[in-house]
Amino acid sequence: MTDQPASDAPVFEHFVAGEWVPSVSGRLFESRNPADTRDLIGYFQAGDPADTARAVRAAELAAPAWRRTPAPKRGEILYRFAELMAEHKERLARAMTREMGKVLTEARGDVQEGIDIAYLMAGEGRRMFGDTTPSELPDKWAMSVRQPIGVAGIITPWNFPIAIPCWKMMPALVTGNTVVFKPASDTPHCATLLVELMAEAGFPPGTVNLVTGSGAEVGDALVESPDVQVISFTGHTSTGKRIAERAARRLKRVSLELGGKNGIVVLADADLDLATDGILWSAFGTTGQRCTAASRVIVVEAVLGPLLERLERRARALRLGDGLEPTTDVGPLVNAAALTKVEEYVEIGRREGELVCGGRRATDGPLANGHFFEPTIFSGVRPMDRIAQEEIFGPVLSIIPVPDEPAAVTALNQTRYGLSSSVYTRDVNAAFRAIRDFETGIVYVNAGTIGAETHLPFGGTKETGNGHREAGHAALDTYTEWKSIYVDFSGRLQRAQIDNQPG
Ligand code: UN1
Repeated sequence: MTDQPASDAPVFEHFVAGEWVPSVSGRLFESRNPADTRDLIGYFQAGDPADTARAVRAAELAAPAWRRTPAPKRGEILYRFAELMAEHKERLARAMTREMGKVLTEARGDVQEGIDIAYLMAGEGRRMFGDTTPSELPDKWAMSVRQPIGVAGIITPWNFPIAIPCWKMMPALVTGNTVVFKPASDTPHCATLLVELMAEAGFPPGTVNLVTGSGAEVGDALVESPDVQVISFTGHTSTGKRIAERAARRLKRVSLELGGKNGIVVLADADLDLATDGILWSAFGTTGQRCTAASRVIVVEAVLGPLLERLERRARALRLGDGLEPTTDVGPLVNAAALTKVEEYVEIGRREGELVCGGRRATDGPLANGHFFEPTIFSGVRPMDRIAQEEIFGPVLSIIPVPDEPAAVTALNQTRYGLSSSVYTRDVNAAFRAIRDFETGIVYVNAGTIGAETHLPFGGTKETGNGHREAGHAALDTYTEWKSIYVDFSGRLQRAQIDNQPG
């Protein structure tokens, strides 16, 4: 934290009521490239409750006009924003790789996910269906419509720094809410670039406000603000629980996307080469830093040997490096704290299972100045071991052998999380049993645990969330309340439940 930039790296500001503004306190924080921490991206405003209050006020003032703007017109602005993101896709993707490390192809995918949800939600401007339904009384009309809630506080993680803010802001905005956006402190630059494009797309001043800063200063102020009616948060389960507790005191709606400990089940008849591709992509893509990442492989003993041999050979061949280099398969972890956490879990893993490959920081040559960790596999892990239960959020995979399919289902479900799961099998009956029995919000058959598409509901069971879903039309439920409307055109008093009933 600093008051004065120590270098000539650019200084970025909050976005409030359509203006770029410094924070009230004048304090700044840095964002650096995790592949090479000597690369300073810029200085960002360290927002606090005073900045948050200003942004909430701006969002409140903009709300009446925005909610009265016809939804198809709101949708047109989302559409323009999608077009602008598509135009700037490469620039956004490169900025993302530089700021949080994921390899460029995946960064492009992240931006694409933002574009996809913006188009989808632009269309909602002309759908946003309510119900019309018959009244039980004659000459009476009954219908229900979605209403915006008010001001939405959007608190987002660094691992999908474009996609997740779009998942949250697009449905909030198209349904007529205004937004205060608090991005992760590791990715303020991506957030700034996104909001610049939103302003250019024509969202009116105050409908979208950006406040950078810490969760303790800005996030908490949003959660506590009586003028923010809905909070959407993606991050740690412990933080999500704290948010839910505090918001509950104000009867504030909260949508939570929290941890995962996603498993892939490999049955005896699986195509092992296909399973190997899916496991490696799900475990080590985004350096294991996805909520949907596979951190457990539950494999029936009959195919343990051949699967393990394939996984080890392929994992050892993965190339670590700067995500901007086309030869890189796996980028750095996001920051030093993430690296330390992964190291601690690897120590625990050494006691619980057998290290197959990886297990070390990577510091050779060009990796010396980044947060790199080798793709790591443990075998012989038991379902209740800590490395099989706790979310590590890094490139660490546990192989859990089981005797048969029923034991695999039990192990898969033996977790407090329930986001994503997968089964590899050629047996259609086994596939459908998995679809039925896996206790997760997302199930894949013959594909890994990552790669959800934006027009289907996204979210999980158990401690992965609190029952809400993002994406798809399910996302509208987070940001709207139902209004039921009765129009009586009989010209007389008609009493429901009474006049049209016997006795
Ligand atoms: C996340 O990690 O929080 O399904 C989101 C996927 C991506 C989204 C992940 N489409 O892996």
